[in-house]
Amino acid sequence: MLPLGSCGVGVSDRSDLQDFSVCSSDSFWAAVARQRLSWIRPFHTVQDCDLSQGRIRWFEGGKLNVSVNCLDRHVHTCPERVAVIWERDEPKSEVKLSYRQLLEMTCRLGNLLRRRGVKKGDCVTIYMPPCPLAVASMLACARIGAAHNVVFAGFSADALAERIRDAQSSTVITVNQGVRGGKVIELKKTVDAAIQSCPTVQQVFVAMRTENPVVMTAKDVAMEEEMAKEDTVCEPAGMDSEDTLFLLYTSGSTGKPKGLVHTQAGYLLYAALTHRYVFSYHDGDVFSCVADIGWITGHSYSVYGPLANGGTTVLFESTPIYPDPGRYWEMVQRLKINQFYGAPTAIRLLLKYGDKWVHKYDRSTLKTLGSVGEPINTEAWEWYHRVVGQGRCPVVDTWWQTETGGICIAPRPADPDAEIVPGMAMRPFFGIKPVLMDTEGKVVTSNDTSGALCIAQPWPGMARTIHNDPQRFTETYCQPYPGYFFTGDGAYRSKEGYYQITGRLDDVINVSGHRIGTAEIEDVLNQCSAVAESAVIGFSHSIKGQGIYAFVVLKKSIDVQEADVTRQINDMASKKIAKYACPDYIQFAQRLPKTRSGKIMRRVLRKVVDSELEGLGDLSTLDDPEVVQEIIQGHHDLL
Ligand code: 6R9
Repeated sequence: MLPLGSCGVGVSDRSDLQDFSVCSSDSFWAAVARQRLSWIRPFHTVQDCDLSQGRIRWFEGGKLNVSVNCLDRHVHTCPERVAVIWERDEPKSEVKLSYRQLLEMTCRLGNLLRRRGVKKGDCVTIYMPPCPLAVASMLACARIGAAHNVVFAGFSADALAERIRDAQSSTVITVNQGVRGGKVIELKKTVDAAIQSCPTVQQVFVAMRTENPVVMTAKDVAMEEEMAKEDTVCEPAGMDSEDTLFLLYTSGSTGKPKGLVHTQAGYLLYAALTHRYVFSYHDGDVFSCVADIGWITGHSYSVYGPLANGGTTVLFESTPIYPDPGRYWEMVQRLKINQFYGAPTAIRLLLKYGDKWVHKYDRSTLKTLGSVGEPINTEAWEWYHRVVGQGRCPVVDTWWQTETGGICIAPRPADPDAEIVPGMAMRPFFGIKPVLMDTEGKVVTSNDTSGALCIAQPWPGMARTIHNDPQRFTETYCQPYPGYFFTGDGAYRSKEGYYQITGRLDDVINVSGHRIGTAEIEDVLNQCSAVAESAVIGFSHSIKGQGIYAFVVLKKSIDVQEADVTRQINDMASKKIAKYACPDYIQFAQRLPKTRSGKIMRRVLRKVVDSELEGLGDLSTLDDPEVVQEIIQGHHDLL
């Protein structure tokens, strides 16, 4: 039971508490914020929000330090408790750090950053794989009041540069090389290439993940060597609740990624509360979220949620199939993992390798299994539940987004009436009020219906704005349904009132749990010299969830081989974005179906690729209906 302390309202069970958290949201959040966070100065206003204006402010007047909440307070009570288990790429070589050690590491780094001129309000870009120094880097920023901008270490130099420029970072933190699936990845070299086009960057801290030396330039700082010279005590900055904690870039429906802004108190509180209640996390449990720290899932459930709760968190550096498809479960056995949180794409992949890789290892420590990032199909859900969890561990399908900061819809297995329907995200979390909208923009009140998923009232974990582009924030999230937060997803609400997420309503596709805008890929394709125009759509893919299907029209004036263009497109997509942005299929076409006003009719392309030729719909606005036959023929020829 959630002790509500000073709010003084008698709630007898979870459904009362759910109602209370939504109907008396201010009292609910004030009580949990007082109880769960350590404040330097108490807040005077619980919230000052107006979703229709895009104004979101929580716990104003309050001051706190996030790193103190994640480290110091646990060092006072249990300094030797393991904070982080670093599951390195090399199997059976895990490294454990206690809360005391992680605090020392964070303080040394905080002092180093300060000494090298990083100030409150600056934004430090972190380009590192999951490792203790990456966590310490995030927390060191929080300690001295700088914001961090973690960029997934699979992103290319161009993608990294774009994010560094937008964040205006003068400091970048990286490692000499990464190691993943037994392969060495030249991360420092990627940073070198990226900062060529980033005039703001003055210094690059380089930690040594491998023993191989890298070329160090005048801007580079040998991180561990310099940290060793620093003190292990670092005065924490007192931060306002609404100061920025971090930026995190994610894809939207235009070509330019958006830097979502999360702030201190509300984000931390929401990450901590969801971590504890969705996964039934108890003191002493070993929690493992295998997402990369470059994504919001890694931020909230590898770092901030578990550490705010004084938990033990596993940082996973490897892949699900290295050195073999038993990796996750061997790790579960060796580290005695209690909660395992992963992505459907990995589950679908492992399912194909068969049960024997799971059965080989003892999974009796497991209590809760989580899924995140994309819809989990029933087959994968059942396998996860029956084979991995031996039918005894609840599977929590958790729906949320970079924008929401933490889990918004998920089963809560500890509830007394905790029914869980396979493949459904089920119920809103405390304080969350989901609504479905119909095509006219009205709230759908009945059950057994679908609609656009919105959230009707603000919650502390939600993103505050888009860095450098507040207008885009309001336009994207607040204006489509005035007064509501629009998620961009569609959802179905069952007869019983349970939610199931059906997928994106905008031009964003989800490849192996990675969000990517079709416009981002088209931008890249259109930069290839032979390409006149292109249209990219997502299609259903048995492992990746969605795959990328590109229609490409070549310039008539240029004489090229399609195979050469294909190679060029793949090179460009990995160079400009990341490997996962390479199309699965490229269909060369003479022209694309367009309306008379020149808009590409993506709906038609989607139907052709999904083989739904009966449902092509109204083609009367097409400029030349014959194009459709050409596209259908081309699609047949390709498969
Ligand atoms: C946490 C995260 C967000 C988008 C979101 C939705 C999809 C996430 C899901 C899910 C169905 C789930 N998504 N969880 N769809 N069921 N349990 O993934 O954040 O990278 O920002 O992606 O992912 O489409 O809108 P992010």
